[in-house]
Amino acid sequence: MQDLEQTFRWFGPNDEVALADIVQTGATGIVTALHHIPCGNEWTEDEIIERKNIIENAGLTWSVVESVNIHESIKIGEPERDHYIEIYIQSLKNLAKNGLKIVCYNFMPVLDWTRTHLDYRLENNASALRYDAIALAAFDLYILERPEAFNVHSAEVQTKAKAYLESLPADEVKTLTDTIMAGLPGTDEVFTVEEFKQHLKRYANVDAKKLKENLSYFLNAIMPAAEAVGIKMCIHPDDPPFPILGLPRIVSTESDLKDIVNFVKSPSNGLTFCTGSLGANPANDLPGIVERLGEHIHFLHLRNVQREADGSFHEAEHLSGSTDMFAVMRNVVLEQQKREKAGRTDIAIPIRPDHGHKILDDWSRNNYPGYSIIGRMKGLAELRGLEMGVKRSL
Ligand code: DNO
Ligand code: MN
Repeated sequence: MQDLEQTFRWFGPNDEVALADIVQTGATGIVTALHHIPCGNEWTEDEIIERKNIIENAGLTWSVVESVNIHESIKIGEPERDHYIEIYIQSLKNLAKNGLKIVCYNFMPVLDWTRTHLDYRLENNASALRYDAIALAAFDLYILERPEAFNVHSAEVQTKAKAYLESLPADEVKTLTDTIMAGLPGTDEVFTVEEFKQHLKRYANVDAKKLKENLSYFLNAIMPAAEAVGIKMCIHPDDPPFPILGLPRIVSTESDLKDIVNFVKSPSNGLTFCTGSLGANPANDLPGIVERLGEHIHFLHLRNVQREADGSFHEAEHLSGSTDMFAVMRNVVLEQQKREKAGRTDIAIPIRPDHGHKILDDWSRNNYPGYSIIGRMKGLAELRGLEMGVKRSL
């Protein structure tokens, strides 16, 4: 049977991790986006071809586009959304014309993934990304000063959050704020608290139900075109998979994922299965999701998290943490078998280690948070070994 297609995210020519480095990790596929094009603008064929050539000249393939981001007006459901949907469809057509057929996106309002600490030290002194529930609450209650936050966080959490904030030196308060307010991956954009408040206002009338309707509207609008050109869309789950800072979340649970694939029944309407994101909610049965929704998975992000009782978590070693990665991989391989039997051609599902720790000589580079070269290579190597072990033993 074909192996999974090993891929690595690359943020483009400005990434301090070079394509020549990625070649040595054993990955053959690149996951990238045209991060310099502002969200809402068309991805022209010229720009796509230029990027594709750079990747191919390094001996790699551009396997997955992550992400073509969704304009806020589409998430909010504003009148301009139809205009931005048209542009989105045009970008998909331009990608497909150049052989790019797997497109990852997310539907998280305002922020992409959210962490509170970018340099959390593990016992071996490796650096990991962390989401600390108390630190997040401290920001929500006492920095953002969101009135509703006092109804969301329990009295106990409020007390702890206050004590936590008081214990922090001023420069660390700023670091915490900037970490939570980080914009899109691959950019250095950080919202100020004031800017973020303005964004929150736009979402005042958008609850989870409305946001889901807006996602359904978007999917119904783009799927005929995506299908016609053979594009497989794959939505990335919310990270973390629960509402934060008053923003609704609708791609967090198995039932959310089921709703989404049912919004439009099409092979083009698929999922990115990210164990790191979904795994932060203990109620999510990750191997079970692969078993039950596997046919819709077009892209795999396999990394682990270590959860804590209060909802905090940090990014753990790929094979050890709260998620049973063996059980996940076994069900991924079983899904590949099902596809083979059904005569499907998409057996070599692209997989990436998603994030990695900062270890060894990773400190010599200023990589994007979570996107170290050696730490991710270690994760990919472990996943590759796991896949081989599962396959040989079946
Ligand atoms: C988190 C990462 C995210 C993801 C984007 C997808 O798990 O994989 O940066 O790539 O949210 O749009
Ligand atoms: Mn992911």
